[in-house]
Amino acid sequence: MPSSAWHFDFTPLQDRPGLRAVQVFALLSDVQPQGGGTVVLSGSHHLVARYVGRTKQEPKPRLVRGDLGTRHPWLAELWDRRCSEAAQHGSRRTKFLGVPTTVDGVELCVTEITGRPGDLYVMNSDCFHAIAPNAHAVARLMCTSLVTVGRPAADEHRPRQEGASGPPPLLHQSASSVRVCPPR
Ligand SMILES: O=C(O)CCC(=O)C(=O)O
Repeated sequence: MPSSAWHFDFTPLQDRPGLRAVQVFALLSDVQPQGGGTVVLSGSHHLVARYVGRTKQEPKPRLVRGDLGTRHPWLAELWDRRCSEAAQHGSRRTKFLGVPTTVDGVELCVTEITGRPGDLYVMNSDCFHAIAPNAHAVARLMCTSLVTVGRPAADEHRPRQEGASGPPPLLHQSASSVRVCPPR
């Protein structure tokens, strides 16, 4: 169970409430349990929303993680950078994987992305997640992409392209990347 790699993919705040982006994971190879599938802290996007409500700050992953870690011991233990990931991998996996807990009234559970080539997972992009070690002899292949609802922040103040007509696009897809988790 990773400890240092937990993050979410930053999406700037927008001037309207609601979902800002989803992250899509498409499996390109068979991914068995412990086969390097990304681990996701489901429910954690609610804690990110609370952070924004409380601090009125952009949710920069490192800052959110630090803030939540100082408030909630369970989270501090999950992303404890001082622990020895390799030595404690098994015990941390037993402790965290698939074991729901409630933090600040929000139900959280660490889940592992497994499945067959072509399986898709879609999640709120504010969900914490991390690359996990691959205990098998085959590489894990996955494609991931961020789909932003509305115009990407970088474009907001830019004039629209000459000749563009109709309303601005509702969705914007960032460049996809293929992620390999090498075999052990
Ligand atoms: O390769 C992985 O399992 C994690 C990928 C990831 O963290 C990301 O795309 O944001």
